[in-house]
Amino acid sequence: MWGAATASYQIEGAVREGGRGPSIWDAFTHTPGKILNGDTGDVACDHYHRIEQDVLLMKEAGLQAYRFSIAWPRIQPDGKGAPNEVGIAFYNRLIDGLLEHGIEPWVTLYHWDLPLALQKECGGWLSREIVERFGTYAEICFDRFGDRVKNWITLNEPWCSAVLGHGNGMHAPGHVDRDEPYVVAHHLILAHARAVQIHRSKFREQRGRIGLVNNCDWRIPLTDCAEDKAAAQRSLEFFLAWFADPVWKGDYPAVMRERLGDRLPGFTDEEKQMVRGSSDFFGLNHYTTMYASEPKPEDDAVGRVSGNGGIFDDQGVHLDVDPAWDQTQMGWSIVPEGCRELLKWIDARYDHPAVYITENGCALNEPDAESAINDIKRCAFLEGYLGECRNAIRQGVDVRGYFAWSLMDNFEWSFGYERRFGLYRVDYGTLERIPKRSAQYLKKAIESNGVSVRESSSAVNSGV
Ligand code: PNW
Repeated sequence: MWGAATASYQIEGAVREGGRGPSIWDAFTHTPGKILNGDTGDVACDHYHRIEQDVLLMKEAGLQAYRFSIAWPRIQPDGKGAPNEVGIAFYNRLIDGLLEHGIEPWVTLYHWDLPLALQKECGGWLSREIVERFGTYAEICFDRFGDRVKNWITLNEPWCSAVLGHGNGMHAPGHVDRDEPYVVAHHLILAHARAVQIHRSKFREQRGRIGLVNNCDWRIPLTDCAEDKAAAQRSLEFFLAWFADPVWKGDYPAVMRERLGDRLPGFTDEEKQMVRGSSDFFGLNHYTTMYASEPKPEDDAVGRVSGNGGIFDDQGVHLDVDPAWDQTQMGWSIVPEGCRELLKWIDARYDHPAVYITENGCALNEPDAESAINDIKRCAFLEGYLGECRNAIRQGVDVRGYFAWSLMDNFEWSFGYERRFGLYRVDYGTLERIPKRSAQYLKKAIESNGVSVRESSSAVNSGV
């Protein structure tokens, strides 16, 4: 399955239209100092008014699937109560347009735009109440779209909501705290599981599948010593296993309980039962790799929060990049072998799940249309990562699908419009979409089901 992905707040714009209520991201972007250049999602790519033309872009790029998210505040403007029919109609048009063109919709229920009312009334993800609220919202979506949508993702990257939203404050709601991430993560996991429980108990006849999407980087031990190997493992456990272990194994990783004690909430037996097995597939967003080693004395700043793993002094891992690695505009190193190794780690730890890479891609500095149209570096990035997905498959990993991030340039959260991830360039003056070379590259890969992706030398050299 080959596709591309987007998210509601990053592309839709029209934030005050169609009865949409405000989300925590509207409040955050309109708070001075939070977003680079003071950018907001008010207009974004104006996708709200351009769905027909955007579906044609997907067709042109040969996509078999399109992953997008539903803005909760378009469906329930204040986070509860009866659905807003204008919002429902918007997504109906998008879904119908995709199906007309033979493109399979993959729908994320929550890609971070929480109704602001829920944040104000009950503290959003900090409150246990959110679990039922999310369940009710999910049920509306299954009920109204599930006749046509067969692929559901409950949450996008709960790690980001917990750590960036409540740990270092980079994302909405912008809290800086050492304990909130664990509480928020707990409620996110329960809300995911509740939505799946509703789907499986009430909508089985729709024959859809539903799962969770997590993000994780790869970690290479800096040296061969036992301490660095343990640090790399611990880093992956605080990053991915934090969310994936409850869902695949029924509880948090032991190393988190050891290091956090009572600061890590616990699941009751009943909750464990609801959470375990609550994903039909393993959704993975993957972007980069870092070296992991034992913490160094200068790392010990109390309360420091690492945006690349977890709460720093909780996990106790020092991170480095290799100066030889090329980087993207995000400062994320390009290390395709890391993707293969992470896939193998997931395959072993979670007993050979069906994996979908639901995001992978790169931001590049593209100051003008000309530089964007010739994005050979993005083509090379795709070639490297797709080649390593193929190697992972050859080594037995059950990789079933790949979604490029992103269909088009869009609002890159705290970095605003200055980070461009698109297969299509968006001219933010005219809102015109312009195909980049990478759109063609992906199209060929899709047409040949990956055969056109060249074998990479690194893959051959390191061929485990
Ligand atoms: C993901 N980090 O976000 C999101 O799912 C997308 O909405 C986003 O545009 C894309 O990746 C590119 O950033 C992330 O700090 C944001 O490690 C931050 C991190 C990871 C993923």
